[in-house]
Amino acid sequence: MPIAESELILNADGSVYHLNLLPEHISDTIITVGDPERVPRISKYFDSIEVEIAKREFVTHTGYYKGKRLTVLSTGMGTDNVEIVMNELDALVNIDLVSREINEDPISLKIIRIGTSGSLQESIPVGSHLVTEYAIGLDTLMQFYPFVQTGYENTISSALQESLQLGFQPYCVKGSDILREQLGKDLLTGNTLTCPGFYAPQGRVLRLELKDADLVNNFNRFNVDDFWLTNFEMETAGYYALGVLLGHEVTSLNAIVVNRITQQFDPNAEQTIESLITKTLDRLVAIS
Ligand code: R1P
Ligand code: URA
Repeated sequence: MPIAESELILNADGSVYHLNLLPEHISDTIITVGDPERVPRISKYFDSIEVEIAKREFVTHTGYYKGKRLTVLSTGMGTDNVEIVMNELDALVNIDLVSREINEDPISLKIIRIGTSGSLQESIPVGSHLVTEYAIGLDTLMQFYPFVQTGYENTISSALQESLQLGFQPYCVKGSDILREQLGKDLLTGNTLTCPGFYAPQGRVLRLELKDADLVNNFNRFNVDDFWLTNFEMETAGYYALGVLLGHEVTSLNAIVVNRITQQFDPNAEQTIESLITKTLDRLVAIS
């Protein structure tokens, strides 16, 4: 059965609705970033750029870096945007956009998030780079997908639900082991909390009080055996969960630009991001 026009919306040129892309516009290896301005910061290292397309916060550059074809794409902030990006990237490779039929042999993309993040542990300093092993989503995205948590992941997310006294179970999901090993070699390895906001959901107080005044300390102290939360941001759990559901390899690389325990902001944040970008590009060239 073809997928109806109302469900898979295409633009007049046949491109997917929000990303504005056709299948030939993307590589099978995709770097994603939140900030649209980070896209040219990455593609400036390319030998050549063959595709530059922008719509809303979704800016895409595809080109070659040391002979390897790469796409870099911005998502904006939050797992709601990640949901659009993951579904439309998947449609580009796994749905025939003309017949609207699902392809028989699914293609698996490699998706690498390069993002900024806040540390939740004194031992994870500003200026460091961290690869996410497990991500935990405090957002409600997985309430709408057939995402089932069992075993270790279920234990962690149930314990966090109880510890924070949440009215719903967060979702805990592991990223790609292979990408973490290939790209995260000498990086810190950690467990990333994905929050549905930057201020109260990350314990920041401006004019509004928090419901839980001790939220950051509760994140900092939460543990199950040797599982600790190391950092937080706003996208990784959405990527990891949809990566598992759709069959794509995903990893998240974090530039730690703030430490919420020592209350420091990285004076060299731009350099911390830049060095994560160059390190990642060189490592991507080395993998098949
Ligand atoms: C908040 O400032 C934004 O920065 C982090 C958060 O996840 C959120 O999107 O990621 P990016 O640096 O990729 O935008
Ligand atoms: N991004 C976030 O979401 N939180 C931080 O503290 C830093 C970057």
